[in-house]
Amino acid sequence: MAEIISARVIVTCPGRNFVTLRIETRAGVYGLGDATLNGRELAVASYLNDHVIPCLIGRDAHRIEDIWQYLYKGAYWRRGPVTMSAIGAVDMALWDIKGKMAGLPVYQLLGGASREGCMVYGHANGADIEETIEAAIAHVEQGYKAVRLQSGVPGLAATYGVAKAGERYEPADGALPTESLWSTEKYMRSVAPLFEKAREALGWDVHLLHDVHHRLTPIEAGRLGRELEPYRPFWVEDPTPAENQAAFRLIRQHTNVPLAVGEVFNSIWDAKQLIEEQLIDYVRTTIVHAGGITHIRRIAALADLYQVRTGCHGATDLSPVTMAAALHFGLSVPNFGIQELMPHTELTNTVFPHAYSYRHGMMHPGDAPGLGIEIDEELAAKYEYTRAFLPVARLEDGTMFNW
Ligand code: GCO
Ligand code: MG
Repeated sequence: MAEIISARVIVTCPGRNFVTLRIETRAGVYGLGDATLNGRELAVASYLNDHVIPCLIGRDAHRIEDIWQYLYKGAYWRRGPVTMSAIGAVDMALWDIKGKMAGLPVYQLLGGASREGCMVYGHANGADIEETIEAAIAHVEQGYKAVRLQSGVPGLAATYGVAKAGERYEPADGALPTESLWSTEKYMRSVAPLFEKAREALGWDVHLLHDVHHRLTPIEAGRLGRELEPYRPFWVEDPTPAENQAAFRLIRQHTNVPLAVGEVFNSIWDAKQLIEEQLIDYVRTTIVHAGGITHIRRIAALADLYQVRTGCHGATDLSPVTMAAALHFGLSVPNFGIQELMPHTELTNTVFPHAYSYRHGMMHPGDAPGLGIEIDEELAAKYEYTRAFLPVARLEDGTMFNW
């Protein structure tokens, strides 16, 4: 029995907000879990503090599955990003504890390494095609085998995935949501030329990816996919909102471009039809937002039956704790596809020292027992929570749209 004697939530803002759960056992072994839900951080902190931590005290940290079921079924109100992020944080922390107690890195507990490392993709973005291609070339020079291309759209002041001049890309940038205008027509004219120029400049040995960020209808997505087919993208991400999973049938009727969906999903039920009907090729659900390692393994196991591979979300709003967990999972899972990498700032990395590393376009979780992740609490305490929202988008006539 590894009795849980205390647990607490640490909220810190070293440049952006992160919520971390620390669970401690009587033996003095503790584990860390990420509970960050971008733009809604304090909702998860409260869910943990007010509704989860009191139920954890006295339980056996080794009973990961039972605690998962207890928090999922026991809440009565199942699923949802807040609940599932809170469960995810507990689950990660318990795997961390189990690994430390066993003296093994978590990937060994998950069956051991299935590969030498996890291929990652980096983000190349720029105000126009030239700048984006320059950024892509810089990534290839750093060894990246896969690069996501997002470029400014002529005629639109701002668009998803493109950093403001001279800054890192960080979408949660306002104490109230900032608003930008969207035009599908202008966007649609800009993507194929970006890929055409990128293939000319980068050749065919690098994987190229693109994120539509939920902004097309299924038939528009079918058209975009068809236009991109000649440039062989690795994937096109979130071509249309996925609440209606059957909508992806229409996209499949029109294009064979590989599709990646699921960063906003929080359970296997969000992806079930997409996977079973083979309407997607990569499932992007993350450890933190979908109930931790325990639940993402279930999603991956279902996906494996249908030749759907993993492509976990890895934006900077997922803390280094999630990155560590994602790499242990990615190294071991049979149907790994790719892992997103948006490197954290130096400051974030100092607050969260870690065993994972990047080399030649691949990442490895390291061999420290547990997840191989720490939090410098003294440093974390210096950076107070700062309210920050994700932006919203409207069509040019003022209609609310999908950001
Ligand atoms: C991605 C995502 C992110 C999200 C962000 C929201 O593919 O990395 O789309 O950029 O917008 O994580 O919090
Ligand atoms: Mg995305």
